[in-house]
Order: sequence, then C-alpha cells, then structure tokens
Amino acid sequence: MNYKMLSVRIFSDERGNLGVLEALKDFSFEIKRVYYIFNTSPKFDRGSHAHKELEQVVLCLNGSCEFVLDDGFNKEIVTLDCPTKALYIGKNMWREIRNLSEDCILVTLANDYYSEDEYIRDYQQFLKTIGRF
Ligand code: T46
Repeated sequence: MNYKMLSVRIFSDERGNLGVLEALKDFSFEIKRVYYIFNTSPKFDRGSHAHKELEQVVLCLNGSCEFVLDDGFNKEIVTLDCPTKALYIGKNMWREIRNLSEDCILVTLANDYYSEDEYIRDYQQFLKTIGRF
C-alpha cells in the first residue's frame, strides 16, 4: 500500500499547540499546491479517484473523516480525527473519503499543480492502469 502515517512534531505550552511538518524532511516532495475542503456533510462522500503521479499529505485540522485506501488488491481504512495525524498518499492509490463530519477541515499538500488529466476517476480504468486486469 502506497501510503503511510507521518509524525507531526507538536510543540505544546500554556498558549496551546503548534504542529510542524517540513517538506523534504518529513515527506519527500516539495509543495506546489495547497487545497482544503470545508463545509462538508456525512451524507456526501468525496474522492472516488486515484492519481497517476500526484503525491499528497493530508491533514484533518478539525472534525473527522475516513479514507478508504485501495491499491487494487487490498483496502485499508484510515481515520483522520485530530490535527496531529498526517496521511501521506503516493501515486496509484484509489481513495474514497467518507463519514466527513460537518466541522471537517481537510487540508492537502500536493507535489504538483492541478491537472484533471492526472486523475483516474473510473475504478475499472484504475485496475487496468495498475495492471490488475
Ligand atoms: C484528493 C482529495 C483529498 C480544482 O480546480 N483544483 C484543485 O486543485 C482541486 C483539488 C480541485 N479542483 C476542482 C475539480 C473539481 O471540479 O474542484 C472540484 C472538486 O474536486 P474533486 O471532485 O476532485 O474533490 P475531492 O474532494 O473528491 O478530491 C480532492 C482532490 O481533488 C483530490 O486530489 O485527493 O480532495
């Protein structure tokens, strides 16, 4: 499975907490794009795609959600429910994002600019791409 949990360094004092992730130190790419998702609803799933080349680090800064990660052979569920968890997702990983709480704020750091051509949004096509069928 081409994903892993990263450890966010947390600096805590009486003022609160400060979390740090550094590009090329905590994860192996330079950040070209940051995007975020908010005003979500548990009634609506997101995702349902894979990326051909894109690498991402995802943080849930508020609320919670679940990522169902699928490499075409196995599925694993990762719950993001606190700002100290960071999820790295490499290329060719199908993801469904579900159970997004209404207060969910999901921030993604990505190694490249947006390109719709880079998405695989059809699951059968995904299986072909990874050589499953
Ligand atoms: C991912 C999950 C976690 C843009 O125009 N530029 C962008 O940088 C992005 C990310 C999206 N868009 C447009 C494309 C669609 O018309 O925003 C619309 C919603 O995107 P999408 O349906 O892909 O949203 P999600 O929440 O299913 O997926 C997004 C990211 O696309 C994806 O990379 O891994 O968040």
